[in-house]
Amino acid sequence: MPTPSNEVISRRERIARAIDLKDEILLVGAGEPVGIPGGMDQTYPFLSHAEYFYLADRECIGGVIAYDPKDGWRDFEPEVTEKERVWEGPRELKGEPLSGLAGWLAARRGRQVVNLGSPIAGVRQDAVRAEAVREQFTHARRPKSAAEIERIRDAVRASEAGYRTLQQFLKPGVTERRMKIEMEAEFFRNGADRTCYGSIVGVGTNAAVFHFTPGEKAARDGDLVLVDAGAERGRYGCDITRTYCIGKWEGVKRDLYLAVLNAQKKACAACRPGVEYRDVHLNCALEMTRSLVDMGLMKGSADSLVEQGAHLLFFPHGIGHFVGLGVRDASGRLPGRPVHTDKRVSTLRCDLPLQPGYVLTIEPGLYMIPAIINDPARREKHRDAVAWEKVEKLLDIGGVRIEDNILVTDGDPVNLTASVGKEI
Ligand SMILES: [Mn+2]
Repeated sequence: MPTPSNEVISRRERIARAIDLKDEILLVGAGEPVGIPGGMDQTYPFLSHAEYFYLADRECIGGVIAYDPKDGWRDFEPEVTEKERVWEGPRELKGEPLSGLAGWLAARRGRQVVNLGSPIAGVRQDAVRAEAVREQFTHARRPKSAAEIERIRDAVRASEAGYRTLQQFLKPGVTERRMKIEMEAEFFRNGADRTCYGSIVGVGTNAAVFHFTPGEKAARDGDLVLVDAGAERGRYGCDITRTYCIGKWEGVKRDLYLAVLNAQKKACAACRPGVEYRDVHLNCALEMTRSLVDMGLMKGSADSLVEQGAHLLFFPHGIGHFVGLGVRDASGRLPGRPVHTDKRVSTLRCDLPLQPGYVLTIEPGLYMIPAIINDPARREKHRDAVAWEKVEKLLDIGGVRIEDNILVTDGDPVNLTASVGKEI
């Protein structure tokens, strides 16, 4: 049986120290493929549960990692069947046969089981206790190892090539779909094995739809194009957004872009150990609100506008999330910290102080979203906060978002995605 790599051994040691099991044993399931409804024998592409992948550093359908603090780690894996040999080809067994798990458990009868990763059939556990252990597990794997950072850098290199090629397709007449295809092809030519998430390319008003699926809309002169896409390699990925203008940056679009860029750069520079993620979010919201006041689109002081939640009209999402082993990696709160009630940062789902090794996104944006701007209740609530007659004329411009991935270190923060240009 192959021995785990040094990287896997050190990850397991880190988790063993962090999760503080009593007399319990731990099982971490990789999970099973999900069938496509009505798709006969077709399944969605299989990805092992992130908690399994973190401990195994490989994919394994149906795999189970077992840990007994008194006895160490074991890798159980389904046997290779004849059907699999015929239809999928041979597979080298890297763990021990899964049939051995029953005996391993029988030898530990009476001890509580904590099941993380995917649920394992037949295992009963205390769900509250499992969530507490998961919180410790998640917190322990937040700081990335050198090997994990190197893999994120590989994903960035592939993404960078895609963004470079994209530049020649940012012109009138090119559709969102074409831009996506040309960019993703370069990701794959440069080492990507997946995109980290469904690529977003939104032209004009589509730039203000957060999870937009690129379609047949073609860019016209003066349109904004928002591109949110990143490559993935070996399960590690990056999450990059850039906003471009077809033709010349001018007028309100230019001012809006510079407002986001200015706030985004300050937020990237603020990512230092001990700094609260929510303060990075709050300061960025204040910075962008000040710019909207300077542009004559909002009225009043930034502090009081943010206090009232008026910034949410134009910046209705959080400043970012953790990224690495998947696009939304190990997010959450500091273990033991209650859910905060500060309305000024209500859209940020992560709440914890930053530490060296954390990789997180900084992605502020300002948008003209008709569903928000035209909402009568919001217009009433914020009637004095916004120059509504000016904002109404901007509903066709879409929005601007700029997103980088920042590595927190003991020294200056490192922008892992700086090679994808954002200056205009
Ligand atoms: Mn993101």
